[in-house]
Amino acid sequence: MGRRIGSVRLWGVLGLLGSLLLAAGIPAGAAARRGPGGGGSGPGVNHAVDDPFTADRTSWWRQDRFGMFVHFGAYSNLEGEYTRPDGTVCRDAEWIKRQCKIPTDAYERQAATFDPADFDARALVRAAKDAGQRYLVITTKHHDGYAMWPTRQNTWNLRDHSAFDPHRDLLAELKHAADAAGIKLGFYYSIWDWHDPDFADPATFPRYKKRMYAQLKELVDGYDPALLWFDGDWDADDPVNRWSRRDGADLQAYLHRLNPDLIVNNRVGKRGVTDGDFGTPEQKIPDEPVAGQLWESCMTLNDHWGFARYDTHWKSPATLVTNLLTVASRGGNYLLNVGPDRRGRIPQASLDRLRETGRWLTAYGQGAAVYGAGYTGLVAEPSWGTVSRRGDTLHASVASWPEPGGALHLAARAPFTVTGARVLGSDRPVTVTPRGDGYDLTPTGPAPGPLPAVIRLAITPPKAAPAGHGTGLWARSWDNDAFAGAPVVSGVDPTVNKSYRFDGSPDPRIPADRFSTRWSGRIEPRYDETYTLTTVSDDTVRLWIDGRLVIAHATPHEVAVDRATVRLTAGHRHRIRIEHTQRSGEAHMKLLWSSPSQSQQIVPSRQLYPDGR
Ligand code: FHN
Repeated sequence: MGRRIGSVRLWGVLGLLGSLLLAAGIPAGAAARRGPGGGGSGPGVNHAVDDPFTADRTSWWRQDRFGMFVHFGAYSNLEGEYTRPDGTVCRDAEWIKRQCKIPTDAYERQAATFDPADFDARALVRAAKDAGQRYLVITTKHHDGYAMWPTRQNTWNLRDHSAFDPHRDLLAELKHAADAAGIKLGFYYSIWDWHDPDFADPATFPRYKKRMYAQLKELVDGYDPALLWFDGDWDADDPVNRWSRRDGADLQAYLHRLNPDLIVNNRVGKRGVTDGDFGTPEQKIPDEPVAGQLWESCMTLNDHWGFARYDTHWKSPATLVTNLLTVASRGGNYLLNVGPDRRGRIPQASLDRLRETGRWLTAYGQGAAVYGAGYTGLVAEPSWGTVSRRGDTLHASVASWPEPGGALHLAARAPFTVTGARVLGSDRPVTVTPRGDGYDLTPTGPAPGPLPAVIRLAITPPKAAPAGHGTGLWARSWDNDAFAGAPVVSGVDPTVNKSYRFDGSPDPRIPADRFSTRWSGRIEPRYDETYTLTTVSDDTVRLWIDGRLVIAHATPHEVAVDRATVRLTAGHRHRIRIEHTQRSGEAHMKLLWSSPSQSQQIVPSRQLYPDGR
């Protein structure tokens, strides 16, 4: 909330200023807070202000791993069923207006009866905590355009168009409860809007965008969410969705100016690897860590996001725990959904399964396999379960317990030693035997229970060379895309982490199109391992290591991820050279690395040394 000055809340004044600026077509946030890196736009601006894989800004999200998704809106009032005038019943959930072809006036009439009087923010937050969910994302506006807060941008909202108590503010109640419980709060916001008359017409779409910016400013300034979860980004009809990659780039810059600590998902743009801070696979789990971007898998508990009274196809606690462990072991987050009913109550079947999940996480410290844990390249993912790493501990979660005396094989991808092993919640010994390419783990006794069991392995990891003391690479940039003539700018660049998007460039003297950059120097790994070097580039990239061309994606392309595996020597300063060219449109250039011992990150400056040429 804004700070009080006299009898006027500061943000009320800024809000007035913002409204005036907005009327002029300038997003109000432009006049508000500016984040690190200036947060501006235009030549000389790089919008990549940090590395989401390591930034303090994203630390809580990367540690918490497990969140609650809440789909709640005017559609909930129908509870998944709509009886047509001819008496036939049509079923869906949050898409019910569209799928059941409900006329807008009929949908508005039903929304006017929406009264979630039993919505209990503290109960919802408590359900999340009991489940072990450490952040919560609630729909503030779904595709039907209905706002769940008292927006000043229209009257299609819970305050002005419902039977709900007009003195209540559901999001404010949730913000208070989440803060009190130490749960981070995120807001879902659909770009695609079936209700706003300005959305459908290209001539008025800019007016819709201004209203959308104003609503997002209300949400950010009014409730201080930690995260914005955009949706409805895809190309669609009825209404045609004109949201573009450039719109996404502009919105990200605007939100960064509103609050530089905000975490934003990749649906702010067009779900690209350079859009927002994390990818959003839905109802599925990637087979391995996503190259170039953090990620979060979102899933329903049954088959619907919004409440559907007839949907009893609930996932079992075993499925939920196994999904959570799999996601964490591959370095992702798990966002698991509840759909409150028309009164705002969480279905008991949801609560039961969430509680079982929470019980598993708290039992015997099993949550250590999830919270603050993540992908390890030290071992190959086994057939019998998953393995996550947290410091010098591996947690092997066993979904398929071996027959008595049977062994669980763990294939090592780099040499490490196991100094201890025990099943959490059991005092029975686990025998660890070096075998072939790794270890055999032989537990004793039967599986501790129907849900996955966790074997905690204390390890001595591969030896790391001391951290480097580099400063970055020597970077030269030209105002042409052929490295021709004298560079416009030269100097030490701490990292290769550039999202110029549509308007940025390496220097104010270099236009947003037709430029090139060469980085050169040394790269110093800390492990004797095979590294994966990942580039994220637009328009072209070439990468040399020790004079060998290992990535050559030299035909102009849209944002692309390229990878090369290179054997590197710990503490040795390998020669590196990168060439990036930008023709037109978007521009991006990032260099990341990973290895069995090194988790994925933008190559840090302390491991890079300029050659000054
Ligand atoms: O269309 C929406 C759907 O209703 C739901 O909100 C999911 C949740 O991520 N997102 C869209 C489908 O991808």
